Amino acid sequence: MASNPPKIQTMISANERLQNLRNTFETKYGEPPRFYVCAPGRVNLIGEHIDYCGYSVLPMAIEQSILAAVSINDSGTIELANTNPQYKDFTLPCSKDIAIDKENPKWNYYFLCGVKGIQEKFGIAQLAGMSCVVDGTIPPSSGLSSSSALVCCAGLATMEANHKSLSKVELAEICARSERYIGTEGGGMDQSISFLAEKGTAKLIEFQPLRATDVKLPDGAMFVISNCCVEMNKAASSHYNIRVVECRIATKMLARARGLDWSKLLKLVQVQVELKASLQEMLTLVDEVLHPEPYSREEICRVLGITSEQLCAGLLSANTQHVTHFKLHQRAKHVYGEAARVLQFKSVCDSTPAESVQLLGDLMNQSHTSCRDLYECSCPELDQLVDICLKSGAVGSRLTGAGWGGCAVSMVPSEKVESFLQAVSEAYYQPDPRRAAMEKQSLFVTKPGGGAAVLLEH
Ligand code: ADP
Ligand code: NG1
Repeated sequence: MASNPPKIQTMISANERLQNLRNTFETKYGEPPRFYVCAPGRVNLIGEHIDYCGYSVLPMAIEQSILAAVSINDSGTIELANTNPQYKDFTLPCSKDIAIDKENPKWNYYFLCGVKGIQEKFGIAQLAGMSCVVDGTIPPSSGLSSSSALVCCAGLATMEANHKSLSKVELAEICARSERYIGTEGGGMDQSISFLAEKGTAKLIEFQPLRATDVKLPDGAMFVISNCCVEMNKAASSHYNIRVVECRIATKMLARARGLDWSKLLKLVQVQVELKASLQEMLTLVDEVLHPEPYSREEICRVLGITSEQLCAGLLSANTQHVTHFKLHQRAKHVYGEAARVLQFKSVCDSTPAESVQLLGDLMNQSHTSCRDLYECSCPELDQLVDICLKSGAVGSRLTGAGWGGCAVSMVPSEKVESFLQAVSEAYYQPDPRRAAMEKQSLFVTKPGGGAAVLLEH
């Protein structure tokens, strides 16, 4: 587990994507790249919006990735270019402090999050100059972690260019922390699976300490990703951080109600640990302590005995200062229920009862219902797509990733995959010209892929 990301000798000319990237790099910088780095996106099978509450999640890496070609330059600058013209070139002198503009989360700032993470880890005063061309195949803002793959790629490239060495776990932790510079208070699932993934297996990712355990998915079913074609950029909106804040406040309210030192507790898992309670007991506690009506700021301040200024400074984040009402009961119910479903999913995969596929499908369906109704992180298009997937032969279907748009993941019996793809295409993509144009990269079967790696020309 303490191993470093692999360095793989690769025949660049045998891989069309790498060869194209090499050509673009040479045209741009007049020399071949020194090395390449690659970090995969992921699909989360179950365990949504619970990583930042401290609970385990169950993702797998997908084939789609961010790939970067890199050389070390003498000009003392970080030069960024992208194969997609939508993402503009960017240059930063290495002598300048790396400032991340949260108000304007452009692609280069995600890259710089990864660079900054490595710079801080080693206290590097002057980073090595790097010239990079980035190429991505993960649909952006669709819940498959394109942003984290970019941050992980940048972190790995910076480590390599500055002749440093870190384990996959260290890299995952650094990149999870540094991606927060963009403003989203993420929990670490995406960076962890991007580094710790292994081909052929999903992973149970646990936090504190971070570790990844293989989860063998049942034979007889396949996972299909479908994108509802609604994009949701997390850093440019406050939906995500509002949920993080609601969970943080729910933590304090539950802890306070049970006489714990609430001021020290930040995550829902900490209340469970302090009370030595089961997840089932936590669900009961939520019903006893929290009311379903939204909480006003005044009520929260009154219960916790804090001022409005303390609420703003201590509990709310920069982009949630405007929020007036908080749904604490619903959010905490989702988190404890979803945390239990992850453990059940893992246990079904481990014990492989005859009805495994049906049991896992049921858990995925419960997860979607909870995300939609309690966590309110779905959207009408995603709900429609999940319904279509279930009617088209999936045994389970749910939104994956942050939600409010993006992808669903469906579990489909292997023998039904062809008819499933056809039916979803006809019902969701073909009737709408915009969706039909996006179908090829939006509807596909996926298998557990490998983690981030450095590629060297053979
Ligand atoms: P996701 O759910 O995919 O992580 P986010 O909204 O958090 O979505 O992040 C998407 C952002 O990541 C994009 O707006 C862009 O800035 C960056 N990004 C994604 N893919 C690429 C790419 N191929 N090249 C450059 N930047 C990318
Ligand atoms: P997406 O938006 O799918 O990359 C986000 C968070 C995860 C996790 C999921 C919801 C980041 C970088 N990622 O993922 O940590 O909380 O939402 O389960 O913030």
